[in-house]
Amino acid sequence: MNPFALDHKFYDILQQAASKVKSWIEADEIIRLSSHIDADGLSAAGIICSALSRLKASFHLRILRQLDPEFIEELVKEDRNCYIFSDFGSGQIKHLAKSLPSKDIIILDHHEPLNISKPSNILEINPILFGIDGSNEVSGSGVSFLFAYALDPKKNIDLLPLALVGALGDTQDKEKQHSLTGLNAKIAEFGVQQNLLKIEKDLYFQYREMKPIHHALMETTDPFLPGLTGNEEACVRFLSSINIPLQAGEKWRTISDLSTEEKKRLTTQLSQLILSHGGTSKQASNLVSTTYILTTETDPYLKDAREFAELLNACGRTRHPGIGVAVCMGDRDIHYRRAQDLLTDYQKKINSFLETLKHPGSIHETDYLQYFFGGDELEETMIGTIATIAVKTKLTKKVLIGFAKSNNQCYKISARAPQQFVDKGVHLGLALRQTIAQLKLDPSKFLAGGHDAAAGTRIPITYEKSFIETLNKVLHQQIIKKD
Ligand SMILES: [Mn+2]
Repeated sequence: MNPFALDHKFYDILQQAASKVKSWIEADEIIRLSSHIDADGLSAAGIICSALSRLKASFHLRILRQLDPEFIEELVKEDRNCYIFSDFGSGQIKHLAKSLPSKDIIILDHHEPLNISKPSNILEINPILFGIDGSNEVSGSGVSFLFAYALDPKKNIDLLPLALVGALGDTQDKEKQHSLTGLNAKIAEFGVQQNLLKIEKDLYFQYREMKPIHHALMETTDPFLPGLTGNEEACVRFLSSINIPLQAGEKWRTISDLSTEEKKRLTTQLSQLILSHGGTSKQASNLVSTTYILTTETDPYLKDAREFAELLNACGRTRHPGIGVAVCMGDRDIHYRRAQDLLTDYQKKINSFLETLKHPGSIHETDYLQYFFGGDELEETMIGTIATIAVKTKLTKKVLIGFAKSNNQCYKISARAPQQFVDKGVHLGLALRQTIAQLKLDPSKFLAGGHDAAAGTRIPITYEKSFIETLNKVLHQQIIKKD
């Protein structure tokens, strides 16, 4: 039974984890599960909790923003025997080995593993150890699904769609026309065979099922639609100019209500729009996307795996991860309605904050960067999303830095660079690390990291001015070096 064509070592270790957990349950152990707070981590938690419940296991779940030393110390105090970590753990394996030396631990992760000899009490299940690309080919929820499938293939096959919800939440759909690849694609194919999924090519829009067409257009930032993104009136005019009615009787039509012919017309017009504004043919072809439809899902808002992931993201970012896990475990009642409210609130908050950024004086400026403050009302978990949208919608023209108060002592910082700055030599991950070093801040406390176009860190609140000055200099150096 290896429908995902796993390498035998990978297959064996999953079986090993499954027997281990069964022996825990037989011994009446209380299993301590910890998972990450993003859509992938919540899907992973939902999968594992469902699988454990079906085996009548006793378990306890905590969802965390990061698996930090403080939390690991809490675990030490609780003094349980059996632990599962999903969507994190590989990077913290040293700390886990040191703090929980005699405990039974299973890690289900897809982040870069540490290159150390593994302690014997830890079973680390990470696809990267078996030659699979963990950032593009499988996610934390994918690994967790494979584990659940090893526990009971018959009963747990219905959890397969959540593996893809998590992968899409982690934006692993980077292949042509936004499709999944590698192990993710194998999981999806098997899902189709089992009548759990349908894979369709369709117009790439968020909120395909959820919002009126003109709203879906207006809120589309990827691809950026010149003249339409962020402009409701223009979207209404554009749609009527190409004869696409907004309403059917009283009801607003959504993207998924459009006929094939209407979709074709919309795609052609939009790709012309993108090309005529200097967009590339790849950007235009990315208007079409591969949609993963959950065929067994009865609720229309959850049928599209991407929208499911968006709902989970909102639960995590509004700090109600438990609601998201309940939805993954099948709740379509109280928790589900609450999750929808959280999504609405989350989107409203983001849109209204983006509006305030348009007011003069709300974005400050130096030679190479612009920056803004989240104020008291913006959760630190939203600052990255805001910065991403602000850059994509061309609200800013330089490197953009968002400050959110993490607590009374700390700022969380999200940095985003427009493509032309990356082309000029800017690498934000390196720039932030260098800035933290030049400010002589302890890099283990004020960890900086990320990619060329997106990165983040924390700084003490009193360092605000010196941080901006130093980062501006570092960016200047990166740019002249390239010249
Ligand atoms: Mn993940």
